[in-house]
Amino acid sequence: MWTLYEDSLFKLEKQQQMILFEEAMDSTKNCLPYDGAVHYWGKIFSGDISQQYYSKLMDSIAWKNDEAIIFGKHIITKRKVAWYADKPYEYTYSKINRTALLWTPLLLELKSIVEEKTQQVYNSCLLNLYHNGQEGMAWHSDDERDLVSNGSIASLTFGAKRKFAIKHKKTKHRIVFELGHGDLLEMKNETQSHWVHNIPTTKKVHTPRINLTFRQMIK
Ligand SMILES: [Mn+2]
Repeated sequence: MWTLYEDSLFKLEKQQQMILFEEAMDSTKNCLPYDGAVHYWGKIFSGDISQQYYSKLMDSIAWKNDEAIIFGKHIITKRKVAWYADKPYEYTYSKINRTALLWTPLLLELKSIVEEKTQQVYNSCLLNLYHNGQEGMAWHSDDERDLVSNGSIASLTFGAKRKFAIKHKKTKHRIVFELGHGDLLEMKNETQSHWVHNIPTTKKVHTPRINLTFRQMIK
């Protein structure tokens, strides 16, 4: 489910929210008003299937605490990450060099399901594990040099439902999605040039969320 609001128009009428919700479930519709494209499928798996993927991913992925260099300081996050791809690509973000692990059969299965939905092809996947609502992600764009510019990024969620906000860099127009168990969302075209996104922290969530972002890297 998602709601759309401008900072000046914080609360929408219930009726309007319903219309937006129905529109959002139509994956052919662009959820962004301008400067990019976001498509939202809602749940693409039953609860049972999602639960199986969640458990398998939790147990089989090589989760590691994320690292960053911020203001010259080496930071280790509570949030865990893993990076898988077609080849052992070298990749740099937050000033840390990383090497991709090779796809597992489970990830290849999810990749092909997502590719069938989005009609895109991905060669890598960044996974994030948020243990609870205290762990989030600050505002950023996925505009690293290693990513195909104006490419597609597909986000698949298992576990706890968390807010995912997208904000225009200039107009500050904001759209907030709630991404839950089995939900798929795609960002593409100029989205990363004009919009930033985040996962806000919250005291209301006490269980983990696993998020997979399938990406197109420059080979
Ligand atoms: Mn991102």
